Amino acid sequence: MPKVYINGNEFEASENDTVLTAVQKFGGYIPTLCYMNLKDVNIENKPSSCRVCMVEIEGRRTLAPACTTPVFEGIKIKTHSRMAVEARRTAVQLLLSDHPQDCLKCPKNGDCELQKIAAELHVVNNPYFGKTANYDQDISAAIIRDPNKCIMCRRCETMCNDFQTVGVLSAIDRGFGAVVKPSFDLPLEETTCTFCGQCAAVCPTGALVERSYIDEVWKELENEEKHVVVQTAPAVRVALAEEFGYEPGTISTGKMVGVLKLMGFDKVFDTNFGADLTIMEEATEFKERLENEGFLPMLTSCCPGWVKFIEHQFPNLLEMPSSAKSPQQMFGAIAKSYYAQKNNIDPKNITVVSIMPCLAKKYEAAREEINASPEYRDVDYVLTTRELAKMIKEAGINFKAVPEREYDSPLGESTGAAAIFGRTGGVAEAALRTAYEWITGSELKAVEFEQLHGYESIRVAEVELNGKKLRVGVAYGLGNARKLLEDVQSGKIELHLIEIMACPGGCVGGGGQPYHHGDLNVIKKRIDALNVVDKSKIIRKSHENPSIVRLYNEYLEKPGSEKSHQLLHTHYME
Ligand code: HC0
Ligand code: SF4
Repeated sequence: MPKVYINGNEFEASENDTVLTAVQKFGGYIPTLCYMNLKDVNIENKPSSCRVCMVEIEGRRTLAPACTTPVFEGIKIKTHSRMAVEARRTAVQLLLSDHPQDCLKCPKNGDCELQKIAAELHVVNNPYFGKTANYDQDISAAIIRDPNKCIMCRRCETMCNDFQTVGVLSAIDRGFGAVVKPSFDLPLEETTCTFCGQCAAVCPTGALVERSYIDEVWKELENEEKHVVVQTAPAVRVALAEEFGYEPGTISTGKMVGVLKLMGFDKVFDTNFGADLTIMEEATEFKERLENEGFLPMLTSCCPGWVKFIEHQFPNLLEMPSSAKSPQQMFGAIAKSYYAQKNNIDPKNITVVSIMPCLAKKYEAAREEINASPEYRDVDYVLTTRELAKMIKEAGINFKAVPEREYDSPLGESTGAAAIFGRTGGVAEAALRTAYEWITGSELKAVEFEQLHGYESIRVAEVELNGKKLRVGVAYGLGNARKLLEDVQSGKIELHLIEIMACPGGCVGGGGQPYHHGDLNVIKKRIDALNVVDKSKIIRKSHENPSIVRLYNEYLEKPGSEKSHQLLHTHYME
């Protein structure tokens, strides 16, 4: 164990420490921009390119980057010598020398790490200010890419290439003109991008951000001809409060509903209702495939990033995913049919807004073939958790003071099974809670499938149904999904059901959630919170949701019916 001296104070570090990790361990702070270490998912980015972590090490002639300099016995580190701080300031000034000076108009204003570090280092002038880059923006349904704001930290590239194995982003051109872009400068929509948003989740600046629909939604809310309903995804309720200073994992369901009502939505409903509905359709399909020698394994199909990934990367496996639409889309289709009819509202006058932890949900809602009607979309606008927080702040609503309210009926009723959709393993577990009872004909007393809990990124569990052993695979991160599917394809592993989510920990780690700044403990706390929501529910199996039972009795007849297929199922594109 090497002894290290940090600003004259002796500490014991570990062999693997760098100067940065040793200083952090002992309560110190060194700014970083390019550095990123997502330990739980084995992702590390340290190109050492930004140079804002420079420190002085006694006996060395030059400053050293803290992120890549290993500690050694007796190392004497000065974290804030004048020379180190001046070097950092210069590094930031150089990064800003060709950076657009439009911070007040930037979507990342207030969340930008470059802006934050410039303020910490008192960058009040810039002797290096020169010519600003002048690249075109790339605007898709989900993501806005502004290469002018790229600082070549390469974090997005690491997420896209190493974690997701999609490989859309990389540095192109050389020298001062080097910038991270898709190859051939293609717009993201013309690439194999899955719109998972993990690049945007880690981008320190405004180079990669969500496409915002805030203004459009405010306009709908002011339009008296429109009946505007909102649905909230499972993972939003355990993350939104972070934007208002609460601890990660704070459950704010009631407050969130109260806020949405104050914002002017006509009805506040729940995507969790859609999740219970998805289980009805997915479990039916699973049972049929199992009993009639259908195509196995069956893949869950509610993560749109994952759906786009399999369409591009495994076009020969498109029989695997369930044809059931995602809860977001099922909710929209039901809002504009059953709900519209029941309340005598013309579906063309209903606007469905979703609050999602995800950027790919914006893309999913814009997919043409997913809609139940050719005349209107299932879901009109998708906002992220972060966008909702911005709207709440813009409206001047005091989140802390808002009283808790209940979801509206009937599309606001949901079970514990729906709550866990937002965490890795949850969709598979929810499906099994229902499939178990339907297949065995007996009551599932111990509702939780512990084998499907956990934080690891690839898991395989065995579950017994009627004496038959079912093998269930769970993966998050598209790189892990790729590994699992390759093992299935090669016959190395045999599975009956697979759940894939594109983001770390499932939707709780979605690209539209409050920024976790590389701390995956934040995501674990959100996972634990969803398990608490599940446990707090009296009804924890989707098929026991009384509003869902009523929906089938009054409108859809039964799961898998013709009407269900017309409204709730989709197909995939090669
Ligand atoms: Fe998810 Fe979903 S669980 S994908 O992660 O299935 O975004 O939270 O809303 O649709 O329910 C996201 C979260 C959802 C959907 C649900 C599923
Ligand atoms: Fe890659 Fe996902 Fe970003 Fe697309 S959205 S560029 S797939 S990280």
